[in-house]
Amino acid sequence: MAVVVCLVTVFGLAEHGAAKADDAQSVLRVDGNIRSSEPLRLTRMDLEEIGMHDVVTITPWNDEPTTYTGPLIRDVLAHVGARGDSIVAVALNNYRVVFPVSDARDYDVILAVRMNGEPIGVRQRGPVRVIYPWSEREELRSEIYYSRAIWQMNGFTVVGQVSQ
Ligand SMILES: Nc1nc2c(c(=O)[nH]1)N[C@H]1C(S)=C(S)[C@@H](COP(=O)(O)O)O[C@H]1N2
Ligand SMILES: [Mo]
Repeated sequence: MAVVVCLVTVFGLAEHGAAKADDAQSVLRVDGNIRSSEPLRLTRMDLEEIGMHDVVTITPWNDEPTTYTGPLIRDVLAHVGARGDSIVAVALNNYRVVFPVSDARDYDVILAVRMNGEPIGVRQRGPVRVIYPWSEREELRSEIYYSRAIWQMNGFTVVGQVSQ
């Protein structure tokens, strides 16, 4: 019993500490073809300040509509001065996926930092995850776009031809 109480306390503190640290700690590294010659390190607050957008959607992993909130990827790209045609996104587990910048122009794809209003913990596949508006757009409900929905995302590189 004492062990159980102790573990609950330890995990409770760890979770609390992580949530607080998120405000000041970088959650996303951005490099490649951007305005800055040094990699940018954005905190969750930096991402929230870019402007929050809700995507309410059913996903393959949850058949209840879920509200994901975060900046539109096109706004994040503008914020960092991205000039390229592709995004190479990487996750904590080294999963890596490339998606075209055109996805961010054509669809309201977000870098979700909240799920149903709450910051997304690493155990819930946060703190940052790419969410497409699947419920809104039938053509997005395919393996291509599901595979681009990287979770536990911790960085991206802007590559390719200068666009616009
Ligand atoms: N970090 C990370 N994100 C990822 C993946 C992964 O392995 N690691 N798999 C991708 C794939 S192929 C799909 S279909 C969706 C859903 O993955 P899941 O079935 O593991 O939930 O997440 C995508 N995002
Ligand atoms: Mo997949």
